[in-house]
Amino acid sequence: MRPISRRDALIAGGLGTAATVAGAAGLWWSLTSAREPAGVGGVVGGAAPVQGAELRGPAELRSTDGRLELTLGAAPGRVELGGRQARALCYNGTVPGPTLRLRPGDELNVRLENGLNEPTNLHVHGLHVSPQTDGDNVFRAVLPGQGFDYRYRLPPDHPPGVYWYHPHHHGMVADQIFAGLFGAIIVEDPDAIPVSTERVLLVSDTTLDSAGNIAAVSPMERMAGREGELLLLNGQSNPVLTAQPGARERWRIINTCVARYLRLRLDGQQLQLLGMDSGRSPEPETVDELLLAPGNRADLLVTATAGEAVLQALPYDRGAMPGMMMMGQGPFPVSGAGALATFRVSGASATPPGAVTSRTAQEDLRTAAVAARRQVVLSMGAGQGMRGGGMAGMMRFTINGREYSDARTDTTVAAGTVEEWTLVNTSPMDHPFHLHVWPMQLINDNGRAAGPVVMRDVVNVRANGRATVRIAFRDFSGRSVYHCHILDHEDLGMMSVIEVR
Ligand SMILES: [Cu+2]
Repeated sequence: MRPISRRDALIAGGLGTAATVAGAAGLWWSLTSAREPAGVGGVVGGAAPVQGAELRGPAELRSTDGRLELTLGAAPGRVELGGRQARALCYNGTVPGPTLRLRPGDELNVRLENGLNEPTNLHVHGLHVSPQTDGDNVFRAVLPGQGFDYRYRLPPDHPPGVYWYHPHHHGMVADQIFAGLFGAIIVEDPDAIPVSTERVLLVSDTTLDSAGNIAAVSPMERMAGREGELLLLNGQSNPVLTAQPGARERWRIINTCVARYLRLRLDGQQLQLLGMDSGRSPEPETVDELLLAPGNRADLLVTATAGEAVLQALPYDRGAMPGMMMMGQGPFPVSGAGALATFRVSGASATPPGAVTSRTAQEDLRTAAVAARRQVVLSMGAGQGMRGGGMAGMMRFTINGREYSDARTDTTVAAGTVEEWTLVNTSPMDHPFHLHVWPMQLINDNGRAAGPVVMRDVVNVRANGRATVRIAFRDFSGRSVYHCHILDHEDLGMMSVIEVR
């Protein structure tokens, strides 16, 4: 058993308090120990990590002649996280795993070898590929000591953009990602965008105990959605990125955090958004702030202005637990703030980059014929155990009133049709809704109609709010899933099975 840290002691204290009052007035608790005011430099409580090192990037593997083949070994390993020696879970010995660079039409063959002591599998998040058999099939478990050959074929018109891979074995997803199992997938543009530097920036958070092991999380943290004490960029705390004034850089930002929302700013610099998830706008859009829910990605152009700027994550209020009176400080849960990186711009001016050409507009499903309309209700409610005052029963996390079962098909869709789904959140906490395989066009976000075409594979549904999306099920049939991308919620049951046939 690992030594009890101050943080664990505080959580235990909170549990004690909860147990005391649970019988009389429902469950009260305090999670202030896990919600300490954000420190600077990517640490939210705990010991200060090493900062100021140059940014490192994951290894890159690039397809050639329309194909990329690789072996991905998932196994425990010793790595540096935030400057500390950590015992994490790694793909091919690193955190993050290698970046896979593909082109539309490519074939991606991944031999996954499970060196963990528990089951795992592989999900290619956001890729528009078949969910069947040896494709993006999350129902398949790869047992310890075993391997599996995944084969993915990207359609020739696959949207370019930023995607990622991670385990998706139900019940263990949050723990395995929190421990380090994630990596980037880039689908290249048909026409290159002129930039001086391209950076792949994987944001993650985790918590290490005093021995450098990934810390265990409490039932309360799972229900709220865990946020780690270390806020990391490519496994580093507040690394330095250097550039010349006038340089145009392309930043591919991925929110791999289990539950943390990233409200990003880089004040003093010029930011243009090329797209989010698989969505592309015809012209780059000037932005000063970006919200990435867990699972979301941003494809960003940064034009460097002399000086030093901090890429910061600002606090984001993602709601509260239902039926709970929070004691202690502040609203809960709030995605904690922190510095992700320092952007240092100095020296001679860079050669002005070439123009960014317009991209073709994506299809607008608002004019499509809708074959079916559905409502998808995301709820949290008291579970059995809660009524007895115990913690073990936990809260129930449901979609349309049901917890996940892989034996049941919740939604059957006719192949070749377009559907409209209204995502309804009856809980006082935000839930980022993720549909595998088929991207969603955001039509209405909490009463606000979308302007241009907005394509997402993770749509944030605000606390007690709703969002409407349209989905083209024109290609790829088979069974897959949709779920909350607060992966603790997914592991607790907020996931359903869809079959397109
Ligand atoms: Cu959720």
